[in-house]
Amino acid sequence: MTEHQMTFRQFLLQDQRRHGISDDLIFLLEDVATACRIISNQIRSGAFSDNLGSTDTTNVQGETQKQLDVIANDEFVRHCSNCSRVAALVSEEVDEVYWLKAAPEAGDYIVYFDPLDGSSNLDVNLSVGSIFSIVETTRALDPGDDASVLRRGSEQICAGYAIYGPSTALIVTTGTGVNGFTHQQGTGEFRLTYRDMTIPPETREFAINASRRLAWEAPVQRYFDECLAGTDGPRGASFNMRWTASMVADVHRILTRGGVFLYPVDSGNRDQGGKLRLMYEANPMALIVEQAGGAATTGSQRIMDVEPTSHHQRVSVILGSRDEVALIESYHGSV
Ligand code: AHM
Ligand code: MG
Repeated sequence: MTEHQMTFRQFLLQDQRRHGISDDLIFLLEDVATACRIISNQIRSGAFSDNLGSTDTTNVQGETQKQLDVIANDEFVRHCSNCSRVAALVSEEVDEVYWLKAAPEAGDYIVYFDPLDGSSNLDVNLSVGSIFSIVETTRALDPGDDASVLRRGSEQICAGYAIYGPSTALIVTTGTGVNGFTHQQGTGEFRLTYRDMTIPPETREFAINASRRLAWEAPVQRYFDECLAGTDGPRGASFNMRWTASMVADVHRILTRGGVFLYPVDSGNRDQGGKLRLMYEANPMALIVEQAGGAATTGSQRIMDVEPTSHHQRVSVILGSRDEVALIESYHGSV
């Protein structure tokens, strides 16, 4: 077997030899991969198993849940609960924190996840994904004290996402670079197909939902206008725009060929602090993007330095190619 065909388990064992990741983290990541494999299968068979529709329920964000949102959440909970070191789970789909241990100790894990991100894309058969983040506790926790899961993104020891697109792929960082694994039909293995993913520092491609243009703050408006001004404008270049309404798909494109992604705070979402969730969307993507050589900011602060005040907190997100993110950040400082 050549190295590019390495299975996820072989890669994790190599990561353990090189960087000392723990047995328990390996077991947990294998369980996350299993959950993602099952979710992928459920999505692909959705039209036949009648699970593509909405439920009668809304989640804590007030959004109508898809049946697959609920199925995906159940798979994450079931598989992440296997690991004896997991103390608590925080899911986009569930209001309260799941406490799994009666006496969480230092060295236990908290797992944050968005089990099915971009689920409005299911109706139109476009890419969706799952996002996860793992923090290792540094002290004993009081189960039931939900404030004790409020950890900054810089405390993450691992983050990743699965993308359910033309193929299913799992992208993971344990803090020493970013690697991606494609699910191989037939063997059922995730195999290493994207080694040492890096984001070029410069780009001529950006992703934003331009229908919100009238609500944007001045720095974002300025950036957008300058990109659209083309070769005669201040950037002196033509820019391309993409928006898939699935953060996982947009971030995956940026990891593959560069670009910037913006879901900024604007006048329509300012009361909530933004649209995307800090702990299970922005923080894990920020760790992945930084580990790939990119940058992730709110516009005025590094995302992973944001001090969380609630486990479903929302935040402004600008991430991707380092130089482009720095430029947008400089506009926030000067406008
Ligand atoms: P979700 O977690 O409810 O699916 O929402 C998050 C998604 C992101 O994947 C995507 O970037 C964004 O919402 C799209 O929002 P919009 O529909 O405003 O373009
Ligand atoms: Mg989401």
